[in-house]
Amino acid sequence: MHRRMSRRDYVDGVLRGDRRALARAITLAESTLPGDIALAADVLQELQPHTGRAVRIGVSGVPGAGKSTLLDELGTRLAARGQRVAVLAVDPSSTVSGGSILGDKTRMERLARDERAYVRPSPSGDAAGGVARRTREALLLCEAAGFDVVFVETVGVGQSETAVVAMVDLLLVLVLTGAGDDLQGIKRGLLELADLLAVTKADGDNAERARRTAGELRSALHILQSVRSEGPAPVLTCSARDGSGIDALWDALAGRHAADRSSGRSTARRREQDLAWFDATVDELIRARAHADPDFVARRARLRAEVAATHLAPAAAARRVFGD
Ligand SMILES: Nc1nc2c(ncn2[C@@H]2O[C@H](COP(=O)(O)OP(=O)(O)OP(=O)(O)O)[C@@H](O)[C@H]2O)c(=O)[nH]1
Ligand SMILES: [Mg+2]
Repeated sequence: MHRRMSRRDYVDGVLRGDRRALARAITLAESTLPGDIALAADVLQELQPHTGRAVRIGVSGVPGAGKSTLLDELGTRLAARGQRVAVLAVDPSSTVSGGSILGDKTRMERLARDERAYVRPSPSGDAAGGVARRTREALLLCEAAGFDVVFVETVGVGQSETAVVAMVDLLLVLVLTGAGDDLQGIKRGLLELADLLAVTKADGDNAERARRTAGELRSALHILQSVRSEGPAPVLTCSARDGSGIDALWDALAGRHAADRSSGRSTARRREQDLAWFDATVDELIRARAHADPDFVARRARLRAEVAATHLAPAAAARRVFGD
C-alpha cells in the first residue's frame, strides 16, 4: 500500500523532521525482515551525526501510576514553549493485556494531536527481547528528526526499566500515594535506579497523602541511595489533573540534565551505554550467525545426542561444538 522508500528517502525525510517519514523509519527499524534490518542499520548509520542532541528521559512506574497522563500534560506545556517533544512507549505487557496501546493513545490525546510533538505507542506482538533495540533505534531517529526531548514510558514491573535505563540520560520514577504498603510494591531495584521521583495524583483528597508518601520515600532513599556520589534522588509531588508541581518537576529534570552535561557525567553515561549496546549486539549476532550455520547446527545436534547417551561430559561436548 506504501511506495517503497529508499535509504535516501528515509534519511532526507527524517532530517526534514517529516513526521510521516519518521513514523515509517521507526516501522522499518521495528521490522524483523533481514532486508529491512540491513536498510535500517544503513539509515541509522547515515543519521548518526545528527543524533545525540535530545534530553532522553525514561518514565517508569506501576500500571496506572499516571505516566501517560503526566507526559500528556508536561509534553503539551513544553511544546507550548517551543520545545519539540517525542514520547515512545515501551510496553512488553501490552501483548498480554492488549489494552495498553489504546490506553496510551487515549491518555496522550492532546500531545498526539500537537503538531510539534510525536507520540509513538509500543509495537504490538513480538517478544520482549526486541523491544530494547527497537526503542533505542526509535529514540535515535527522533533525535535525528530534531526532537529536543524524548521521553520513554515504561511499566516498572518487568525487565523493561533496566532496558530503558540503558538508553536514557535520566530515569523519572512515578509513585502512587498510599505509602507504607505501596513502598513495598515498588521494586527496590527501580528505586535504586531513579534519578528523580514524583508522587503522582497529588490533588484533592490525595494531596496530603501524597506529601506524606513523598516524605517516606525520602527517608527510604536516604538509606538506599546514600552511596551514590550525587546523593539521594529528589522526591517531588505533582498532579497532571490540577497541574500542580508539573513545572517544578520539569525544572528539576532539566536542572539535573544541565548539571550532568557540564560535569561530563552525561557524556560518560552515553559512552558506556553505546559500548554496552555494541557488546550486546555482537553477542546477539554471534548467536544468530551460529544458528544460521548448518554445519554448526548439525554438529551441535550430534554432540547433544552424545551427551544424552552419556558418552560425553556436557562441558567437553560443548567445546567440541566449536571444534575444540
Ligand atoms: N486524580 C488524578 N488522577 C490521575 C492523574 N494522572 C492520572 N490519573 C488517572 O490515573 C489513571 C491512570 O493514568 P495513566 O496515565 O493511564 O497511567 P499509566 O501509568 O500511563 O498507566 P499504564 O500505561 O497502563 O501503565 C487514569 O484513570 C487517569 O485519569 C492525576 O494527576 N490526578
Ligand atoms: Mg500509560
